[in-house]
Amino acid sequence: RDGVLLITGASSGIGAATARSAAREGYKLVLAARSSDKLTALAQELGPENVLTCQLDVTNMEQQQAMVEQALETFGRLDAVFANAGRGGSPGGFSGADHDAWREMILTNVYGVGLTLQACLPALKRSKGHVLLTGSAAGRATIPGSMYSATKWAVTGIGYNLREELRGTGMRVTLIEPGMVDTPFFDEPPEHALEDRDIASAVIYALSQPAHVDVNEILVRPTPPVE
Ligand code: NJP
Repeated sequence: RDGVLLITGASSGIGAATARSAAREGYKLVLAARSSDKLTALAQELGPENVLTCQLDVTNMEQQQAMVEQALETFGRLDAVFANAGRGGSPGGFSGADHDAWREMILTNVYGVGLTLQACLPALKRSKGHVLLTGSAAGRATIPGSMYSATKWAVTGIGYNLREELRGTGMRVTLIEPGMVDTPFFDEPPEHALEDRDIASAVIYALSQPAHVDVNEILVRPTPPVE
């Protein structure tokens, strides 16, 4: 494959695992997150000649646009975008949660995804490209009182609405919906969880389908523990 894949939230967890899998598949990569040291280390590991790193906060449109400009200058095209950056926080339900923590989470998980799409769509339209979004199993079901779950319902809505907006363009939209995954998302490693590379496999599956196959959604949960 000689495609160019841009990943937000590439500095750890699902994004970094997807970068590793996509590099093995031969993709050129644009890796974005706030932690430039982690991105630089990952680029060194993957072979810096095929990797562009971009330090950005997804809630900043100027930085998103600069990322796309740099990507086009470096690789000349953009074939796929994995809008994956996201954060959790504010447990405690709507009546008990720290409402100040909601703001950053909503801005990152919802507004940030919208900005990534708006910045990338012109280049993706030229290549009849592929958009992948990290939603969540929590974007289909409820974690009662969870604003995090609500932000991921919003990502599900972004995916459905974007697919309608792009109908007839040859472009594809895939919602990746993980159950619990053992990543730095959690302060303590969860007891029963998927590995980050399990989700990377789902991304590569969707990306590697022929042009007439549009994988709409992939929901991956850990197998329930043996009783
Ligand atoms: O977590 P983590 P995951 N601007 O913390 C980046 C969803 N999900 O891989 O900026 C730019 O290792 C952050 O980088 P940095 C989850 O909601 C997870 O599990 O350097 N980047 C890092 O690279 C999220 O959407 C589970 O701090 C920002 C990345 O995002 C996605 O999976 C279950 C940023 C987070 O990596 C990846 O999370 C599920 C910003 N403002 C959905 N804020 C799960 N782990 O169980 C954060 O259903 N990042």
